[in-house]
Amino acid sequence: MNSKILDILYASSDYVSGETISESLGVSRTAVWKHINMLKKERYQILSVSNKGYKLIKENLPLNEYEVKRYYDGNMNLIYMNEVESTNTTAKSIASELTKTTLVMAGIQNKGRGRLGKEFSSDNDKGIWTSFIFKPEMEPAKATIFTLAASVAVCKTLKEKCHIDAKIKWPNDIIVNNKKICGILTEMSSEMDKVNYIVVGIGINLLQTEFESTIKEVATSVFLATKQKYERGLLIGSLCYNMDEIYSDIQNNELSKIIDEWKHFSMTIGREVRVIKAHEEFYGIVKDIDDAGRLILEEKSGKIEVFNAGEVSIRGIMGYA
Ligand code: BTX
Repeated sequence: MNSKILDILYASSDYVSGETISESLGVSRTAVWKHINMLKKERYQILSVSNKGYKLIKENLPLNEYEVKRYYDGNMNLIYMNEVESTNTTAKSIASELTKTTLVMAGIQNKGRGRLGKEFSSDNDKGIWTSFIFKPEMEPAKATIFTLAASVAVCKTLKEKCHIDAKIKWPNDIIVNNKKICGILTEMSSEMDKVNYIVVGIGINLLQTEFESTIKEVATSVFLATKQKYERGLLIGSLCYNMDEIYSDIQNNELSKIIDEWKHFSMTIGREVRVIKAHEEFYGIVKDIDDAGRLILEEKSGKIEVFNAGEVSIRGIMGYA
């Protein structure tokens, strides 16, 4: 019922009377009023004026399944939760029951996680806090492709919907103006030769106007980069399409196509970087990313080092990116 009322309110730029809504849905005006109140509790801004009816304010919209389906009518299963500790943790807890590719999204994420136990700051309702759950038939060793694929999908979404030229900093950061706008955390459950599930967590800073002091120097948001407020539903809808497309490339084993797209968005290849691995540091030029998604570094001595995503962080010689 709520979604049918939203359909009617979205279709009109003006007030719609309670009578019109009740007639078109075949319910009483009191029922309409009750559902309008439910929608207001879900944080829709709906103006109610006697003799005129109801009008939806189509900005600062809440996030829920309906808001994503306005922009995405693919096959993926969508699950919205108001508040979670971490969408990756929720995704992992339900993954074994699922058969279909599923997206878990949240408004509030109060224990967002990065790699190696790091914290990922997730301001309430100001960002896109999501995790995709995939159940591919593939060897666990090939799963790194999911992080690369997700990076490409995020860059495409930021370009298509916000006209932002984002770059990928290997392995899992999306960078705009030399600062991180999005982080990706891929986690897997597997047996020796079989993947049970892969969870790809994507956090995109969207509406933040500032960041806490600990990440101020390294973080940016879509709002800071464009001075525009984009709706979460619009961006998540686009992200779902881009993930569907690249997942079908993975399933068709078109991995080199993904690597080529990844290289197109990469800011890492050809750069002089510092690689941090546990307590060791390596300096050199990034020569390439191989088909397994590993970083190939040429040290000043000419020695080649190969690093797996997950075990290292990299920094530009002059700063974060
Ligand atoms: P990472 O380990 O590569 O980066 C974590 C580092 O990034 C932090 O130590 C901090 O310096 C910086 N940082 C923290 N928060 C932010 C932020 N909001 N914007 C920019 N920089 C930040 C990156 O890990 C992977 C993050 C994935 C986050 C998603 S959100 C949905 C899903 N659920 C979940 O718990 N994690 C993923």
